[in-house]
Amino acid sequence: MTLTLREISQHFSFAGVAEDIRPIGEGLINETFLVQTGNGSPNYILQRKNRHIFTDVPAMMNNIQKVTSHLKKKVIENGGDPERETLTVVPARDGKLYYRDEEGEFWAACLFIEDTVGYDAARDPELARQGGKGIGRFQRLLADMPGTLEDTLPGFHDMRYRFRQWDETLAKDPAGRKILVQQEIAWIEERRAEMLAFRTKVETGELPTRVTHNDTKISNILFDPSGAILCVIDLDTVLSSCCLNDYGDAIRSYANTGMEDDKELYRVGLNMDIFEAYTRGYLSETLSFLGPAERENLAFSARYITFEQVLRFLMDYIGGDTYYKIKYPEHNLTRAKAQYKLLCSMEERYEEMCTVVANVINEPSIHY
Ligand code: GN1
Ligand code: MG
Repeated sequence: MTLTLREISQHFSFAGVAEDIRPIGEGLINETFLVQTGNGSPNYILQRKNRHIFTDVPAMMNNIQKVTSHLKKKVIENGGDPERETLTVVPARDGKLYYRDEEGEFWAACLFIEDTVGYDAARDPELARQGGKGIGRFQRLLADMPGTLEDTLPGFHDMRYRFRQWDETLAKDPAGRKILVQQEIAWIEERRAEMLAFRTKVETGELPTRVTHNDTKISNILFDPSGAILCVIDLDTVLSSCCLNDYGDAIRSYANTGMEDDKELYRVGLNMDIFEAYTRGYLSETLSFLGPAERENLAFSARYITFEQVLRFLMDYIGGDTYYKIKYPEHNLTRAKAQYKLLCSMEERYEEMCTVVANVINEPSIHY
């Protein structure tokens, strides 16, 4: 018997009674709901985690708990509000950080943070600068987190792993679509060597690993109504990885003049003002710990992560749309094409990007 959302919510230590439960958010992986209670009790976010993608939800929730506990300590030390400036996991009634229903689905919950503003595009440089500060601060506050995180998504931003998946998918061609995307496949193959060369720098330790977010699109940050950064959300992908993945993924999201899945390719491209503003915000929080190799590879990381997204969307299209939620049959192909347009725009403007990064690093006011 399938439990209703109301019944699922009763398994969590919520204060108050769930009066209304409705879908919220645009995530491509999990199912997310807002649980509203009455009588002044807090509201909650309830999520069904995608267990095919997150194959070890208990380990994932342990990672999230470790990260949020450390952040809370730091926020309190800085005189902030630990229930607004970081997520608060709400455990199940049995004390576990998740509830597993009779069908084997995993559910988790956190406090809903009231009075916040979210965006799915950054048209305004000040917003981008705030977002950069948000992820930069997130990384800085976690730089001294004790213990380690479990690798709950092996190979997540590892291009060698992604190419293994890619080669297997192409060899199987399970949906018979390879023939339809010969030109798009060439986009990937032409860049294989340069992308693996970047990955090698992580494998050799030239680029270190740190506690990172790994999904830094703009919709994963909550702002307060005044426009200041409040809280980094969607912590499912917190991992130990190269911190440039967070920077690069944010540029892919913030500095795109179009949408991630824009059908109108003329709209898609790199917005240099947003790029610069995000870079300034990010570096204002991170220059105290970023090493020389990290500084030198910032601009390239935006190409790396955008390329990875072209590969992942195209691979999911070729593989028969098994990973990302889609809204129409060619959605993954549309996404791959839009991300490819963004990648080309970054490649054309790469020297300019490198100059912007170098200039920001040399601004005296950035070194606080
Ligand atoms: C997925 O579900 P969502 O929107 O938080 C994906 C990210 C992609 C993103 C593209 C675990 O994130 O890696 O960058 O879609 N998350 C996972 O929008 O694969
Ligand atoms: Mg996510």
